[in-house]
Amino acid sequence: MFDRNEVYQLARQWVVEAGERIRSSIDNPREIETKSNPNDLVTEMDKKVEEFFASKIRSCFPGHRILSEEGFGDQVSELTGTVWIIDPIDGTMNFVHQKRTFSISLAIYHEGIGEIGLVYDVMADQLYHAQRGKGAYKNDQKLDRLPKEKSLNQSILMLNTWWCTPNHIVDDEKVRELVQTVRGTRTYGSAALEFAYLAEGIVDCYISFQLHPWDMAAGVILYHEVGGLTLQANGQPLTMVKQEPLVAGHPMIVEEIIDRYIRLK
Ligand code: 2AM
Ligand code: CA
Repeated sequence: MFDRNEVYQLARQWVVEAGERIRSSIDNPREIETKSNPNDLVTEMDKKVEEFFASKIRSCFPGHRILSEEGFGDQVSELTGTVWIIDPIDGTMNFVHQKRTFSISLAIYHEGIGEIGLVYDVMADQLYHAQRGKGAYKNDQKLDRLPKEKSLNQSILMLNTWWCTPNHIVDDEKVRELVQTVRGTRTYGSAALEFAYLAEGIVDCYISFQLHPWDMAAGVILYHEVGGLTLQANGQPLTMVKQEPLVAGHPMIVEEIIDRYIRLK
């Protein structure tokens, strides 16, 4: 049986505890390694925090599976049963260089449905949290549903395209047109926080072409709770089990972005 409230309470407690540990050691010297490329960073803290979550989950919920970034999880290729999708530090480059604007992202999916989403802005001590059907919150404040209408030329767009350009998965000229159409652009460096900002309504749309499930899973739940739409860049729903190009935003503008500016085959 899946007792959502029990799982939520424990998950929330663990996220806050992990965040406190990161915050209190933020100025300690870091051991930094690189992964897929010289700019893809991982520290001992990413690993320690993921190990902390994995050991808590395995002792309290031995039947649950874990899909996570740093190797303490399971091989997960479909979302049957209960799956915890975890990024111990989302925005590791910010963690290392800026010591702010990174997050813990933790989502719980049950039989393929996103039930719980937690995105913790560790240094700001702001917890974005949602349970499906109960709205999204920033600490104790319930976030408003998105406004009824939104046009692209009144929107702030978040985008992370720097790693896709060499692969030519999008038409650079089209992205340029999109950037010229919107009111402004932003890049924050933590996909999970970028979803939290969408849910908060302070930005309106987001494109990012190589996100992993652990970067998106919690944020998508938050964003759906306020009426946001998330799709793959080919217009299909996200599967949340593999790396996927993402377009998220107000429902009035997502399809326009996909159709006019970036539809991928
Ligand atoms: P990370 O910090 O957990 O690696 C930065 O814009 C966002 O993209 C972060 O959520 C970051 O997650 C992710 N990211 C960083 N490097 C990446 C890469 N090489 N491929 C895909 N996503 C990446
Ligand atoms: Ca990470």
